[in-house]
Amino acid sequence: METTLIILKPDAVQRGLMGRIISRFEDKGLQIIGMKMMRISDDLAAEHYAMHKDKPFYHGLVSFMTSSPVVVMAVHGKGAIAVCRKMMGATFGADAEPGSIRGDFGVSNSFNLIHGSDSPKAAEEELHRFFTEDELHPYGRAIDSWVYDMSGEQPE
Ligand code: IDP
Ligand code: MG
Repeated sequence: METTLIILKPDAVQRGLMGRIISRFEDKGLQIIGMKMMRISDDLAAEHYAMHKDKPFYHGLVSFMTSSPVVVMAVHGKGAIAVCRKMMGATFGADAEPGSIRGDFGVSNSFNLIHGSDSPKAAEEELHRFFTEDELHPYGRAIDSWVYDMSGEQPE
């Protein structure tokens, strides 16, 4: 089981798409164990996108991410990191597959609605970047025995 960091970017909040995007994760059977609205500071955006600091789109990206509130979520489930990346779709809205979040809701390269951690290492770092331990709420769900086959040692 994994937990990944998802950010509903400023365009998702401004366009009133929060509920529909959150519902997709719930519908999939993933569990939200942390969620808050926040305004990302310049420093936090710089830390989060440090790997892109030499890219031509970096300054635009930081200014976009700090321009308006976001919603950050800790999303938990089997293979959650890869599952969420697949649900998000390709980076550019115009390339993203229909059925994916970016594919269904946007066409922009930069205003692409959502961020998701891309590896277990990134998920670990990013969850700590955006959540304190007491903002995460792992809780048992009765429905898990129907979301997963629990007859073996591990959820399947
Ligand atoms: P990802 O969000 O799919 O992991 P990354 O390559 O890590 O994509 O890029 C981070 C973010 O930077 C993207 O989600 C998008 O908002 C923005 N971005 C990436 N490439 C471009 C570009 O070529 N032009 C404008 N914005 C870009
Ligand atoms: Mg990325």
